[in-house]
Amino acid sequence: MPSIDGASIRKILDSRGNATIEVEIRAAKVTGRAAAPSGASTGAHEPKAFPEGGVDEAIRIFRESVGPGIKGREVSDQAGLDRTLREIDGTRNFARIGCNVATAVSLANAKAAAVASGQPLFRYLGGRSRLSLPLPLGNVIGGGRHAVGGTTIQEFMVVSQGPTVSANVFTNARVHGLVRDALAEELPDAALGRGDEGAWVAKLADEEALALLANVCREASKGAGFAVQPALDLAASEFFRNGQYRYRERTISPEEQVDFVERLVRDYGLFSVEDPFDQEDFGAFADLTRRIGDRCKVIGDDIFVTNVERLRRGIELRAGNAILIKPNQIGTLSETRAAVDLAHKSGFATVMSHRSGETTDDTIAHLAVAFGCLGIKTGAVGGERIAKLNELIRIEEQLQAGA
Ligand code: 2PG
Ligand code: MG
Repeated sequence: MPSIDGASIRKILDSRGNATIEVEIRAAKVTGRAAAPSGASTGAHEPKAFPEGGVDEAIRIFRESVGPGIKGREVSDQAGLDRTLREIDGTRNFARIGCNVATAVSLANAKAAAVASGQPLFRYLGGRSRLSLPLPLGNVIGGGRHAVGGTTIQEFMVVSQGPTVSANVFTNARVHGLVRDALAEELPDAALGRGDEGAWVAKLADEEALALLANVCREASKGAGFAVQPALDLAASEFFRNGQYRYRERTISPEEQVDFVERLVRDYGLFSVEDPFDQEDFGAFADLTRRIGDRCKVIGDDIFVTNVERLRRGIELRAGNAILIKPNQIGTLSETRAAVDLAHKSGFATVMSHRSGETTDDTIAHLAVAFGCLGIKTGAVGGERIAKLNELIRIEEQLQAGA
């Protein structure tokens, strides 16, 4: 396997129009390239994407210490590279070089190694084992930090469970379109916009939005002949203030929030609920999981932040039964994989995830397949979202051809 002869960085646009970074690793004749995205509803325990001075400072630090520091490393030694990134950074949470730089370097290295090995990334990382494809979770109606004037709940998603990834991708997109028609009928005089992840933004109360989506899912399921379920990401830490959950129309206590989410799961047949409670409330996660964990995935995002220490605590307390996996919440491929492996070993499901501010980088499609994730959250439509979905379709084709 070749060694790194050079690494470069550039500033590129993300889907919100903000700057992010992209890294290229060159080793002999091969190149690996990866970009890192940014969140809007970031967890209190996740590292900062960029150092104090922002993207330009991250680029300066990369050129001064990260690039030179990784030169000469064999691209096949991913664990060694990831340890080197930690050493170069020297802080607990990539505060000096920025978590997005670490993520992009780590993923670019894996991609260079995959090319050098003559394999697609999903196969290089997934080994010879039988690989299966994740269920896509597509965002259809949005609010919270991802939209202005929408629902309090951040994401109302669709999860199609057909025979192929391609059927699921197209059914999710169809549901997105049918929801537009239903919204136009329900709110004929209102302008209809889309939020950061391409989901519809409409002035509906949270439960009205869910009822509308659940209806469309039922119809789509009948038409498709397989299960099509709604799912939620409440991103509840964003509207938890002074001990209360503050929805646009009402304010409720933590106990009422557990009852409310339990009822939504039962009444609307939810596939999953992500971050239904504040990121510190392991007790409420455990309570809900006891009540409905047999029928629904209770996914932790801001509570676990792809961090094995926080996940370990969640596993001990049975606080949830699934974890959202975001590589740039932890910064290296090795640590991302460690979180996935711990989850699977402990009976927790995993859902690989995009961020609200994305690029057209499609690496997470490969990671979801290689790591055996149950799901992948990518949005349903929109250029930076379909970059991942279309890559999944290509991977499915390669797997069918025996790759
Ligand atoms: C989330 C993500 C992605 P953000 O909360 O799960 O949908 O949002 O990237 O803004 O953290
Ligand atoms: Mg989330």
